[in-house]
Amino acid sequence: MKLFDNPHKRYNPLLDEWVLVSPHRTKRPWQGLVESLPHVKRPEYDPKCYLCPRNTRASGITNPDYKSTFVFTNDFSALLSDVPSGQFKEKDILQAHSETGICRVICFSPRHDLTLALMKTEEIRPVIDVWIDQYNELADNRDIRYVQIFENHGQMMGCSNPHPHCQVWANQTVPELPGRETRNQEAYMDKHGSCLLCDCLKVELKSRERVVFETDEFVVLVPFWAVWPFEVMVVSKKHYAAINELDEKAKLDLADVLRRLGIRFDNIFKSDFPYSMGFHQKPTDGGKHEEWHLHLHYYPPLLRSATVRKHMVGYELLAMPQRDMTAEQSAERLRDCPETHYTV
Ligand code: H2U
Ligand code: ZN
Repeated sequence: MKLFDNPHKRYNPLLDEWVLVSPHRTKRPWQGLVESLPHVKRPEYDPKCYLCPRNTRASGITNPDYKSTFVFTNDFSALLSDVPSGQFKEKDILQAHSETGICRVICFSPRHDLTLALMKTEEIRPVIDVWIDQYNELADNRDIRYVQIFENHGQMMGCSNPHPHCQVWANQTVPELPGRETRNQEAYMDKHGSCLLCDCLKVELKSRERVVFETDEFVVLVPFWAVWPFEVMVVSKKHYAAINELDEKAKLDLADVLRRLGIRFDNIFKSDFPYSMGFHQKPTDGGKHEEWHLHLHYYPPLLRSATVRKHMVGYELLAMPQRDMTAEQSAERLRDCPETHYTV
């Protein structure tokens, strides 16, 4: 379509915002920073790692000799459950509220050298159970209204430790982005009588231009409105509101999807591909939330190579997000990536 060959804007219905797409710029020469690649070969056990089994963490607590997954309360939690409640307001200008919550760390494996892309499906499967257990337990807590599960992967994304792990931050209030997704999915359902992401999947599976791959239970796609070069969404085909609704087949399917997507990502630039990823799902505020449709967002920073990343700067900080390569081009690159991991 001619529109997509020239500068245009695309709408993100989940966040009710627009992204500027400039496909004609993909040919411009690059003379910017070339970052050096971190060493990728790691030992199976690192005596200095805070997350390896039997090691002592920064807090002085010793990890058990765990054999599969391991959950602990973050020793440097950004949210605390015991905070005196307080409010501050000066006109409608200066406002502050106290915020309580719980932060945990989940180790995916005792093996220091693995990543989701290098783990087997049956090794990832117990991680899904831990995510479900965490969601259920925190949902039962009356002081928790949203459970955010996320993984920072790679130094480029600020990950502090290469040991395969993710985090859970659970808040007293629904945070900003899940809050916006709630309102926008609700507004869509009110207007159309159907689910935004169910309808999105119908459109995407018909055109297939942005679909990377699909299984019986999930679709992996580059959203039409993607901001990051290789941004991906994993969307359940069934209208699940949260991870605790997945049946046995869907749990195994999800484990396999995470592995296969991880391999494709690593193969793009033959590197341990950095990203931040996380689930978006039904708030645990007691509401019915029929509008909510479970999905994962992957936000990887890399653009041109294992060392050249996209920065959100200039126009993007001051005006709106922008991308050069189109979502369709990224999806094609990801579709072309093999599902056999390059040799580490
Ligand atoms: P990131 O790699 O995404 O930074 O997550 C690691 C988390 O692990 C981080 O939030 C916590 C950090 O606070 N951590 C501990 O709780 N104990 C430790 O001994 C080291 C790291
Ligand atoms: Zn480790």
